[in-house]
Amino acid sequence: MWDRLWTGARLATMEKGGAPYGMVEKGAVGVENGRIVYCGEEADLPGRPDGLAREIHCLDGRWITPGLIDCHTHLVYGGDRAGEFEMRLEGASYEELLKAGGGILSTVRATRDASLDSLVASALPRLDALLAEGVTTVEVKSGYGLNVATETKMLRAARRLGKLRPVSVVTTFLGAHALPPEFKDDADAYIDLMCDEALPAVAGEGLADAVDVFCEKIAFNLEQTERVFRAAQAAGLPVKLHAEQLSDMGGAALAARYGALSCDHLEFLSGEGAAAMAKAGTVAVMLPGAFYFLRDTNVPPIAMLREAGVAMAVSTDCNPGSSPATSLLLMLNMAATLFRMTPEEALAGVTREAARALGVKQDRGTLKQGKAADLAIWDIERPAELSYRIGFNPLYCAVKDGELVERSR
Ligand code: DI6
Ligand code: FE
Repeated sequence: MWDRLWTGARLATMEKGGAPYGMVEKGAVGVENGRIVYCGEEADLPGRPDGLAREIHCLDGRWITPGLIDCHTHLVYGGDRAGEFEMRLEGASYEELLKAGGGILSTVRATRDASLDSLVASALPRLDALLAEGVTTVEVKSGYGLNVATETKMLRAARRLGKLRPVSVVTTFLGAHALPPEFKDDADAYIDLMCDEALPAVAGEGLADAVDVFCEKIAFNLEQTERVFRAAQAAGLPVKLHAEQLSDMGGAALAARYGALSCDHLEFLSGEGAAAMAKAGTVAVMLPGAFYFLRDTNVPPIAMLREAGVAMAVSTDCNPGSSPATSLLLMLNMAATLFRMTPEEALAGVTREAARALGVKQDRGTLKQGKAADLAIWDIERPAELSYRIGFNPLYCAVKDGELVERSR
């Protein structure tokens, strides 16, 4: 007997190659031991529902999608940056604030001062907001510690979040996010510290699933980025990159050479960068919240990425400075309205392609027999509603590893 069976469902399996959205009009999903054991036409079930599963839920035509995946967040941090937001509204730029010791560095001070417990406590409401919209997997980066002790504290906090809530947490070490004041004017020495001490410590304790760098004029250059990538490779960790967000540094092509899982932001991506990503199978992660909140005008080259055959994911980039966003559904709307992604591309971007960006596509991201039973069930008439509405949450319920998720708010 299966543990649970949902009938009367419309499925957006998000499997490629068939109908749009991988749609099944009269579908059923069965789960056992946290895995999908059946996903397809209800008529093709291998028996009567009550003979197949211990628990049966008829969904009256509601839609099931894969559980949503937020594949790029800075969810764990101390303090907030509402004051900086006011300064930006009065004309200060994001880059100027960082150069003057504010911006990311003000969050670094608050994060260093925060205890592990308080980092967890302040991240939980943000995580709960994501979960309330059907998120079942979330990536969390370090990068507001910029020393060994605080970077590891952040990653421990992230791991703990995954124990406190029904969500898979994938962690990323982003030690090379900004240059801390102790290393002012000596970025290379800071990169040495990250490569020789921080990264091996983090990898040794199993605290990181991947390694990221902020490659930008206000952060780290190509050569420094490559040094971090080599250290990641030596530690057996895959890489990803904050690339071409504020200028074209050529970071995407470099990341592609290292087989990066993803390049993220990409407002200033060049044709060569896109071609290199396509060749390497690197996912382009679109972050419309940061584009919107920084009032960017350079739209990432969606048509070029589409044409080059680069898979596109969509994420919140949840962070205190450039995207204080905890709604992945709002990002779907922004991906469509601001970036002109189709609603189907946007939904694939928070399911199938987000799983690929995290290196978990074998296990998650589509509804398929054998994959983890992570589902989002929606009170909607068609999948495009998920990117159509603004500020409305049609989640009926979420399922994590086959278990119904209780709403925590
Ligand atoms: N790009 C971003 O959008 C975030 N980090 C990065 O490298 C912003 C981080 C912050 O402003 O706190
Ligand atoms: Fe980011």
